[in-house]
Amino acid sequence: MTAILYGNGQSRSFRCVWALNEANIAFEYQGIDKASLSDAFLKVSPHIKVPAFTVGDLHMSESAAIVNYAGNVSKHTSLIPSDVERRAQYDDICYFVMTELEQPLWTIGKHRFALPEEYRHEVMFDTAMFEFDKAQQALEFKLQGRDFAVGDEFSMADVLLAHTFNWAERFKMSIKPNFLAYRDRMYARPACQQSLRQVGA
Ligand SMILES: N[C@@H](CCC(=O)N[C@@H](CS)C(=O)NCC(=O)O)C(=O)O
Repeated sequence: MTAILYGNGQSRSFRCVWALNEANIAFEYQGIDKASLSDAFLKVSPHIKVPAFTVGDLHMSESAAIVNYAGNVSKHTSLIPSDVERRAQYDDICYFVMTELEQPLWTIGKHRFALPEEYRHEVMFDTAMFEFDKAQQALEFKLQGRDFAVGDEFSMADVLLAHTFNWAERFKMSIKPNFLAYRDRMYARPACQQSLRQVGA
């Protein structure tokens, strides 16, 4: 059974490439070209978005769910904490990244390039920057100066968090220096570097 991840560069699919590599899961990476979409991809992602992941009868198209799947099937048990309190902290950070930190970035992305032109409104940008800054302040409180998203070791929450800060830098957002240093440390991990090469970044 070959696992396939459909993706595009450093978009949200990169989180999944990185997570699968951290988890040591063998998979085939297929870069998506919107001009020539395969039937196999459309079957997994009828809404034509990446990431999309398939293994056997399992089809997934939510980046955080794919990241968690990789953590759950990995032999490295520390990638998703099992202790109830640690797991609660882990979920807290993961949901925060997906609903608070990422949201203003996607608002900017949608209004810069993803929406049909008639639905793009530049007036959204200031609000998104304000919201991103507020989310950074909340994160400062959540992390309490820790080196990792949860506890004192690397977990899949770090994949989501570091990737989102990398996305923010690519969008030229104003990022607190400690969060940029955190992103740099996480991106120096061998699995992340391998993933960058794999997607051709
Ligand atoms: N909630 C989904 C969002 C997926 C998504 O919007 N992916 C973007 C790339 S980062 C995409 O494929 N956009 C194409 C489009 O909006 O047309 C996830 O986290 O995986």
